[in-house]
Amino acid sequence: MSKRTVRAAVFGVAVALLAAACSDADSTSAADSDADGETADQMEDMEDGEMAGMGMEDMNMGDLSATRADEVVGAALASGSFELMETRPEGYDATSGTAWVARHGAGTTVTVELSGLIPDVDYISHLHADTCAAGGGDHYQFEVGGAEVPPNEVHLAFTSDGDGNGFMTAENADIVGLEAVALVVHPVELIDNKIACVDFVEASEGAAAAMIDAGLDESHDESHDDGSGDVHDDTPAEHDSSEEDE
Ligand SMILES: [Cu+2]
Repeated sequence: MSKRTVRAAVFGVAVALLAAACSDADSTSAADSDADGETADQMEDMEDGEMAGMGMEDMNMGDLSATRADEVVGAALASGSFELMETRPEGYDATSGTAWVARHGAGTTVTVELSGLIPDVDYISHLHADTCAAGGGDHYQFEVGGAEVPPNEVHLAFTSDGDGNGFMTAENADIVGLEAVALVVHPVELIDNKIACVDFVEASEGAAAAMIDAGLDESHDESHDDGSGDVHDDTPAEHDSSEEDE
């Protein structure tokens, strides 16, 4: 596993805490008040999880080495172009890009690719449960009313490069429902200032519903299995981390 993956995962935990705090006005900020208590423990857990090769089951906020959504073989793919939102802060008039969501037998893979961001800034994207025209609505949740963090939601945390480009892929071990209709990108520092939104359009109409109906491929379904330790050789997360080993 690369150091890059660990850094991304640790950064992701911090962002998850921020995002949870920001989307719930009366909660105190765990990230601020308990920086070396709970947060540190969670970071440690994350690293342990990654070490054990269990990235898919953890609070996955993104993995640069994961297979991007539009390259997942056999997936039901949906995608769309980012549209600017009225709520965007200054400096984002040239932001554009694409987001993809792939539903497949090992769960869900989401990829965002953006340009025209502000260089070296932290961003977060979530799957949302309403259309861009409706402002994206709430975050998509597997268990509605449950935890506001992955794996119950799908978040992608990333930092723009020096040219204002952003890229991230996040995986989830379950298949998102048809309610996951949109993706929104926010600056972490201005979480309520939604920058841009994608309405997903299926590459092949009805494929997502069919994939949801088919459910997880049991041979990939490590999270729900009783630890047989049987790792299929085409599990995306495993496959990629070995390919990316430098
Ligand atoms: Cu969001």
